[in-house]
Amino acid sequence: MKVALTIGGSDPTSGAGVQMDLKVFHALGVYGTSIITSVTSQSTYEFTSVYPLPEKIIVNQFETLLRDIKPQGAKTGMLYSKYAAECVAEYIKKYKIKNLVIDPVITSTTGKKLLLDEAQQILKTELIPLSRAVTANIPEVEILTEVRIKNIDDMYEATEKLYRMGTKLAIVKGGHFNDKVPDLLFDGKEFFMVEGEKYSGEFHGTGCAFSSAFLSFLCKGYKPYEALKASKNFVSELLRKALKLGKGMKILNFT
Ligand code: PXL
Repeated sequence: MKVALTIGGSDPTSGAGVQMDLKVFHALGVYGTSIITSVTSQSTYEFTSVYPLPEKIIVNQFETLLRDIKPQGAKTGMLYSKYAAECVAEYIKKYKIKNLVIDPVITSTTGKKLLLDEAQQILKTELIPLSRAVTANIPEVEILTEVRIKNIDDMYEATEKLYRMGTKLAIVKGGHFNDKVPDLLFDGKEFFMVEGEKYSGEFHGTGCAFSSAFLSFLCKGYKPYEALKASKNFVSELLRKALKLGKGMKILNFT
């Protein structure tokens, strides 16, 4: 069985973060392992705290897990601290993990900071160059590339600029862009665009679900464009069935 590793934060709603990633791996037939960088306290309508785990506990999780189970691929979500980001770089290199998918989680849907500035620097200079893919939404790619996206040409420019930061597959998700929610992939040679259906309402964890699905399909041997289409379809289905469990955002639903 293929094994995928998620490295990120805990979300008590299980609608995002490591809990969501594990649900996606399971639904797609990939065995999921997980390393927690931080514990958040949040619900569907409020985000009350972030507790970054101490460096030695993060290191200990990597050491202990990876000397036993080596994954075919890994993804990062919420890293928060500089040392968590540095740790990812160290262990991806040490264990030569080829399929690293970076979901550049910078702020929560509710506006809370999920990546410190000094960690963002490590993400840009060390993690992106080690990655197979970066899956950014529009606000994230604007921060990373400093391209303001006002029209579709800007989206192409930002995607290419993201690729030039050192990843092999730059993906920009257009969920925040227009009604056709275009996702754009650049592999250094060609652009591929996949359009979908826009669902109304506010959703929690869409980025986590998309990046975990993309990693799962890469682990299963899909070509990048096929993995993009399959991930978009998979997340669409979860959005279509989303549930309002709490007072705030809807949660993606697998059943
Ligand atoms: O969706 C980004 C994200 C990732 N990881 C954790 C989160 C969130 C958003 O709230 O809480 C732990």
